[in-house]
Amino acid sequence: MGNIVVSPHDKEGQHHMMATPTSNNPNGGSAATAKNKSEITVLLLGAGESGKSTLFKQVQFFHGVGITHDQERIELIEIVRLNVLENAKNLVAATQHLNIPIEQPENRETAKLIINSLNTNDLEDPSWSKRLYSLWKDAGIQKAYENREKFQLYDSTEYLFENLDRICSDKYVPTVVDVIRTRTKTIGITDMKFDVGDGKQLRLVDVGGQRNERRKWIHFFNTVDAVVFLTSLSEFDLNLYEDNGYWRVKESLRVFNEVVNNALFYKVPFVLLFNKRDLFEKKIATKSFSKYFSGFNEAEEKNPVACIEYMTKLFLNEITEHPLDTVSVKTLSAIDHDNSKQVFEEVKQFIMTQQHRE
Ligand SMILES: Nc1nc2c(ncn2[C@@H]2O[C@H](COP(=O)(O)OP(=O)(O)O)[C@@H](O)[C@H]2O)c(=O)[nH]1
Ligand SMILES: [Mg+2]
Repeated sequence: MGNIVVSPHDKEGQHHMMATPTSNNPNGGSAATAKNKSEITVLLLGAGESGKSTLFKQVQFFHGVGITHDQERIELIEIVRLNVLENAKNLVAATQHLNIPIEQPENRETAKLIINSLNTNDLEDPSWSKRLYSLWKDAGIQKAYENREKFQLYDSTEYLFENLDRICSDKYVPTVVDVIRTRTKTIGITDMKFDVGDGKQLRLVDVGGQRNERRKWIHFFNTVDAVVFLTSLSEFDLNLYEDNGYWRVKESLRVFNEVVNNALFYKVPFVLLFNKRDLFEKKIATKSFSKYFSGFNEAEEKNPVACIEYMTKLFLNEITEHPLDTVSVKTLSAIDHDNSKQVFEEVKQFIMTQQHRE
């Protein structure tokens, strides 16, 4: 099945590259075959929007997987513009839902078009860059944005609106950062392989994280050599996309508990990655962390290290079956290329060292 063949960097360097999904096989593909000792299978797990696919794309990028076909570029343009439209729609819907008026008449007109008829092809016109940016800056939309914990909105909204000039140009070519910042819900399973020395290959597997996607995880469990579990530090004030009454942290803890204590993973090297550290640090500067965690000392709530220590204890407390010396905890900002590279390297080293212990 189509694993990624690692190709040299594209001529344009780091800027115009894309992540190519290698497979989308809901039955688990070759993972169901017998374990190959020269292959280390590492599974990225975690609830929806924890950053699994973002880290996966980063790993692809630093292994030199680039945009190779015009068709892929066109698909990427479509994905980025779709993200813009979805974000705009969600913001407009939120103003209605939260009863916040959009102030400027021309922005109200734009809002109507967004809800009723605008599609991604329309965004090839620079005049839309101006209209959408004006809508974004409208006091009503900004107020809805400030209240974004009350509805579902992607983390990259601000980034996309601040880059409309490029995105709405007919010469638009998505950059690596655009690809990292846009979201496509992962359906099924995607994997890539690369050499890690000693004649071994690491096979990294990305899966869908929403509740209905998690049934597919089980297909992988008995062939897995290591698990990297992602959870978002910045979700402490958010509810689930698929169940808007359910606290995201509770879901993450529940999924973590199920996975880490699973008998199939007993002694399997396990990495807990606290992701979205960038967003988290911004968020605790303006929001009360202790409001969401009754056991946390309010005096410490602006101290990210103390907050992360608290979250770490919360997660480690869920571990009842897994030997703690095979668990490693790290923080990450998966949108940051250098940080992803460094953290993934540490993760790889941890997994390889654990393998040698076996
Ligand atoms: N600011 C920020 N955004 C992130 C980070 N990691 C992921 N995201 C964004 O969060 C969204 C969901 O990430 P994704 O990788 O699709 O999550 P998945 O459902 O676990 O695969 C995307 O819009 C990403 O760009 C991070 O560390 N910081
Ligand atoms: Mg995903």
